[in-house]
Amino acid sequence: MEQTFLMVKPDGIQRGLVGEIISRFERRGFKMVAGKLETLPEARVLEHYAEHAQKPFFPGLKSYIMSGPCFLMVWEGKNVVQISRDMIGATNPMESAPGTVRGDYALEIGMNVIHGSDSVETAKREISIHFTPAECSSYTRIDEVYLYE
Ligand code: D4T
Repeated sequence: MEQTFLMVKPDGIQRGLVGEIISRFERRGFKMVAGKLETLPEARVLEHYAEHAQKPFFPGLKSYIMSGPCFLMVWEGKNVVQISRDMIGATNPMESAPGTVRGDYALEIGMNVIHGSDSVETAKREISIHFTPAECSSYTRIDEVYLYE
């Protein structure tokens, strides 16, 4: 089954949004298979955001991401990568539709509450940066018989 990497960023932790965000993904039918609260070390921030390392916004992005703990998760389910991106909303909250996480809870691109992998390949890379296989559980949700036909 497809997996994605989701991370509530430090603004989401400080604003008490972790439970609300987890609820949205749980209710949609997705299954959390790993989760941890952690202040990211610099090496993992550099690896995670390698494609942005030379961008002008990177120093601000790095200090924001390392400013406090994040809540890191692996979620599993049918088409979870794309559906999660849709549930999260556009990168710039000014363009995020109401009903999305960013469209409901964020105003600025530099404080956009949550990260979600943008492709299946990226998800595999990001999961391997932040989690060991032993940290990921394999189990069946009891409601799966009413989620999948
Ligand atoms: P993340 O990776 O945080 O889920 O965001 P997106 O996948 O939606 O967007 P992204 O990779 O293009 O940007 C990564 C991260 O950098 C911040 N950012 C981005 C910023 O502060 N200023 C900018 O101009 C851009 C493009 C926001 C998300």
